[in-house]
Amino acid sequence: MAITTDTLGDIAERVEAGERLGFEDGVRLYRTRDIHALGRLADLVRRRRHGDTAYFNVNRHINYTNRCVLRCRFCSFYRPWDADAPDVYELTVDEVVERAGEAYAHGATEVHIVGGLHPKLPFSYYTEVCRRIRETCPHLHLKAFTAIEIIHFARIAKPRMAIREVLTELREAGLSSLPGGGAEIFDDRVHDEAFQNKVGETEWFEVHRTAHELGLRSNATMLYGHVETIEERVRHLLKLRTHQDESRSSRPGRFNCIVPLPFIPEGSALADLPGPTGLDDLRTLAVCRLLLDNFDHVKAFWIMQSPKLAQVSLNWGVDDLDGTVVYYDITKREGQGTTHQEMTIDVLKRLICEAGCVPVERDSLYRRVIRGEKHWSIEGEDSQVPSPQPETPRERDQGRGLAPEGDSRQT
Ligand code: V47
Repeated sequence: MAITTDTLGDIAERVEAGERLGFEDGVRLYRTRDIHALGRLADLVRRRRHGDTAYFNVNRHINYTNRCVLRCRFCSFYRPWDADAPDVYELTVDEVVERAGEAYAHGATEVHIVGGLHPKLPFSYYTEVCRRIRETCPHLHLKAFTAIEIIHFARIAKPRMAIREVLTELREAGLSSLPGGGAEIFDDRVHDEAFQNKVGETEWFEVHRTAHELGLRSNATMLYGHVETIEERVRHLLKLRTHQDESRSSRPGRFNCIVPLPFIPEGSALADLPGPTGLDDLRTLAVCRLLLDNFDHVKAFWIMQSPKLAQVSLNWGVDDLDGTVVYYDITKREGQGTTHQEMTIDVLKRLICEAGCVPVERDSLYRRVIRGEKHWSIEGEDSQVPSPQPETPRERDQGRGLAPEGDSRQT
């Protein structure tokens, strides 16, 4: 990345005055050598919105299959749909529901369910997953299926369905919101080079527009640090901003947050690329905070940014950490090659406190979660959900991964 001696003086004045920044500003922010000015400006905007508060959530990610009809070059998760490799898997509806139930019993407020584009699973598999989770875990927020999966469902449904019909059926079955995955970089050149067979930005936006029209919330992502340029990143963010302007002014739903995803090369067809550096991660998170003035939240996903960098980013524009996670299959760096990648509540709180912020547990719609000994509830809501019971000595002895001894394991 070409770095300039730009000291950002005029941009700082406009940020301090609360003015909206443009394309050239975004590129200058990315390229400045004055990283302290960049961090300070992003922190200013973050503190204006959220004060000292930094959010985290208690969730679990469930990846139901790694079979995929696509072959995206940045992806190390997928296995060709017809492959017979030992690590190919697809979970049954019962297995997905069991994992969600386990998470709920351990205090999770959200499950995040996504997978590859499976050629054979019928649309009823996905509605059944939602319906059964809704029945067994009534207060669990079900954030599931990227825009790319939604389009896949519309195509495989018999007879074919419209995107609106797919979303409506899933919502009736229990779906609560959409995650932001699959956006990558909205640019034809990058699309052709890194994820040629995937549907493009028109379809990604169509799904999120329809979701917002139906009153569903969703998230947005940007996968950066592979074959794209700084200019392409900035354009991607501005497209998200335009969409959010439209949703905020004319639709009942909108994006909750932006989740910038640093490319992790290991195991992918682009493994010869180095991936973004820590400073690039910080710059990107800060630029997101400064350009996306109509997004309430900038989220760091510690699974990809690493816990250490996610912590530092709390002073660089980020106000939210996802989450306890527990198992994650799409990238495996934090699990040293295994899918078990878990952060305890105690560790999340410690990361946030040490960054000088006040940790607040949120639900998927950024409402405060109130935890009591017997129940947890959402601020302003009547319903109470039983709190997780203390672990038996046997469960404690079986201890899970990243949690230091003595930490409460609540997911
Ligand atoms: O869609 C795939 C990306 C996404 C790699 O909405 C990769 O709250 C880095 O979207 N290196 C899935 N990234 C993750 C995602 C997400 C994560 C956390 C929270 C939310 C949210 C969304 O991960 C995929 C793709 O864009 N991805 N391969 C890789 N090698």
